[in-house]
Amino acid sequence: MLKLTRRAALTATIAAGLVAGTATTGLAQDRLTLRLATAGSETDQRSVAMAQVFAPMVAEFADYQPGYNATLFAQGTELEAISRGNLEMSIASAQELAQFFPEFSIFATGYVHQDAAHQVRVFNDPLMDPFEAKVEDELGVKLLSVMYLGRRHVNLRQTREELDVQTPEDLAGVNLRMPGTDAWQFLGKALGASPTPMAFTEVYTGLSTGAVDGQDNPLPTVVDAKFYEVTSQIALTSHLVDLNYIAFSKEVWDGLTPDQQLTVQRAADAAAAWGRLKQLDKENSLADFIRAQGVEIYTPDLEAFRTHVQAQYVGSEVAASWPEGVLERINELGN
Ligand code: KDO
Repeated sequence: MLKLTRRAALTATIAAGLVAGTATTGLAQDRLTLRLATAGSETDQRSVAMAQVFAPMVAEFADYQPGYNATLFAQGTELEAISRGNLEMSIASAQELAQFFPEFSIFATGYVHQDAAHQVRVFNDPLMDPFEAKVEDELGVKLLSVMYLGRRHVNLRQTREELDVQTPEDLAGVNLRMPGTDAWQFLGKALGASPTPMAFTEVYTGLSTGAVDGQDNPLPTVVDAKFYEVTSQIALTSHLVDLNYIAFSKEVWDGLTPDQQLTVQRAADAAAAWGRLKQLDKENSLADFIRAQGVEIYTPDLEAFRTHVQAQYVGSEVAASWPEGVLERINELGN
């Protein structure tokens, strides 16, 4: 993966004319267009939060233009697009950031974050400062706020009679779709499965044709993407309390007035908070609906999964990239 310097990102942004008239004066006189790229659908709670909360709050000076279902940029290419000045915003994952800065894998590690509130405490803690500074300085991307995606579980085509998932050993040989970056693939292996990289927009078809045996996502995503139509069971592994960051072009940010910056920051925080509550509500209420669609939902041996997954990270190359003391600090911020 290409690593862009801040200087290259700056040149590209100015060349693209995205912040024309604002970069030198610091006065944002023209209306801005803020395009956001996401692999999520229009009805995904993070998308809804951005459209219903973020967009109206910045409407005085910016037109918000979302591109859903990876129509603007393919999943995993959005950060590079922002860095090159071709995009203003994305809903970015720690796994994607880890492609540029391997230490971000710590936020994508199984059984590290405990819940949504823990994610917020971690994001607001000074431990994030060097992570955020690096992303700004070297990639030209500002991480405005943390969004809650939810507890990821193993969702399979096989019926429970065919495959009862109690421990990681039961996932041996299971062709589990995971998103296509190293941090995701590592997690899939750590769960005991055989991970296959596949873009989110391909997963429904992959499940319906049997190209993959299963996928992992939180319950709201299983419903939003209708994965319940093409799967038979969900083992509630809760292997990753998953998050995304609202990512914003640093060059566009630098072209805003201080008041506009404050408004953008507040809008991002408000959207993240609103989306978090909605997603938690959905997460707590969707199991009955999914069961009614004929999908069995059950809890496996969580201790077996936690122990096995954590053991895979200990002493691994992934863990070698984590700055000293950060895991301990994250754990301290837990319950
Ligand atoms: C996915 O590809 O499984 C995933 O859940 C990964 C997330 O980081 C996020 O990008 C999400 O997809 C998309 O927004 C679609 O919900």
